[in-house]
Amino acid sequence: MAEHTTTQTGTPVASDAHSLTVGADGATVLHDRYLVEKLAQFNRERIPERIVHAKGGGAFGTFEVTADVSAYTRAAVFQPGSTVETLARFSSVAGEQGSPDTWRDVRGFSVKFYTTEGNYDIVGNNTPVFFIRDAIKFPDFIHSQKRLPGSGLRDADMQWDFWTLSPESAHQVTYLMGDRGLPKSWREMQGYGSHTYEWINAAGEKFWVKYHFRSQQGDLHLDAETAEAIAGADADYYRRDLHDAIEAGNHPAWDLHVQVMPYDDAKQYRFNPFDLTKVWPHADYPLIKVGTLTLNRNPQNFFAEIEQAAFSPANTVPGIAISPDKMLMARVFSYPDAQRYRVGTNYNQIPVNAPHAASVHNYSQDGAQRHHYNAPSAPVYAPNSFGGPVADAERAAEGGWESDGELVRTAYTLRSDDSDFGQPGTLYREVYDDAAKARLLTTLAGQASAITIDEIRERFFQYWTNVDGGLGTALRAAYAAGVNADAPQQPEADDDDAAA
Ligand code: HDE
Repeated sequence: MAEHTTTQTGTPVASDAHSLTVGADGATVLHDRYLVEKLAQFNRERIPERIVHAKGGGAFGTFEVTADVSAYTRAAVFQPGSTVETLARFSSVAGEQGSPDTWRDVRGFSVKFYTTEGNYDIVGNNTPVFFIRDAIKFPDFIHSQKRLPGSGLRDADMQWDFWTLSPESAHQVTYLMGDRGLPKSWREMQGYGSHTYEWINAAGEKFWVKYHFRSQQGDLHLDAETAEAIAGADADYYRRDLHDAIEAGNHPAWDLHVQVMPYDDAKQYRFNPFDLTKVWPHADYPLIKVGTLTLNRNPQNFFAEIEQAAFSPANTVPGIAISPDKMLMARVFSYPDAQRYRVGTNYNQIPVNAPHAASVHNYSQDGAQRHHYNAPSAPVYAPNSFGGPVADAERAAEGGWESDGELVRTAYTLRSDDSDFGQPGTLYREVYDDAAKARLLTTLAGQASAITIDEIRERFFQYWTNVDGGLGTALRAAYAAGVNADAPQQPEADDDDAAA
């Protein structure tokens, strides 16, 4: 027997088909509380979408430690034998809600670990680096990738003006314009924490680490034509793929590895190891396996559990800390700020964001929609004489680093191997095979054609020449050929004319 329909306050309702009117044909009355409630509730079903990574999807699962990395971290989540519940969300960066999953873009790769020491979030991408290395440029970068203020249209001139004036972007853009920009599915792409993080072991020793989620499904991609066709046919292609795979019992998994750098290595490493535009060569710091992330449960309610999910680099746990990476430090502010705005003051009380294997004890109180609160006898301040919770630096096992110097606004101190085009060139020459190089050239030639301002296009050619001289030359030629091919063809001179 179906339940009776009720109002939001549980009162049975008379009809979902007829408003309350004066006579069958008369005026609708304002005091039809159910009509008013239904319409008002409907108007408030949307919350602000994420200003970046708005389009995405996710699923729940588990993370199981399969190795022993306790020499590097005391974090309970990464101890031998640990298995914790997780939530993962995958996303596109620039596209708004409803945009096609298969537009060329970097993909978000976020994992929330519901650990016994509180929730731990790794909020990364499917690429190991990022476009910029100072957070103060982030709003400008995103503005350049989104829409022109007048027409509301995306614009290649704007995109390439920013990128060619920000050479630090070259590594990430080489990934973006390559195969990583068109993953075959969220299941078939790699994940990275991207930043350098700090691990602290039980003895208080510190290490620097980078996270790598290696897909057991392979790192596969779509070709541009297929991606474009899918974008027109099914905007939710990736979301559907993940949902249907899990429904079918086909549970995607990723093996989590870390690169570990001894604390003191950072001081004299040949480039700044906290520079988010760079990777650490695996030859210097090889991958060490930690465990396996498996996604095996679809959300019961997409809005409640995925749209409202709040992933944040600020969510660290004992034995794991942030590093002096300017981008990471700024993200620690930005994500909770965005989530307070998007979801509400008490967003961490929503089940998907609340700890599932730890309990909350602190002196925060009130705020909109608070529904968890302390016992009436609990003190609301610290210090107190009434047995309220007590902070414990030892249990918190927070990391840190030495730092001094006057306050300045400047780039990172240059080191011997700091260059904006070295690693992108290595990626192009040594990682992209001939087919991948050819696909990149075709993509870039298309990008060149979309640029309408000559000065920007010339900087574009120089940018790619800085990545690799041969690529720059081939790109100029491909563009010229395309321009010539598009030029209106001169009518063939008739033989008669020639004879005249
Ligand atoms: Fe984000 N980013 N970001 N980002 N980001 C957000 O937080 C921000 C950066 C990433 O599935 C926002 O809750 C700043 C790097 C993912 O819910 C926002 C900077 C990396 C997601 C925000 C960066 C990311 C976000 C928007 C420059 C990869 C989606 C909504 C320092 C390492 C997470 C929100 C999810 C979301 C700020 C750069 C990845 C606006 C200020 C670098 C995967 O707060």
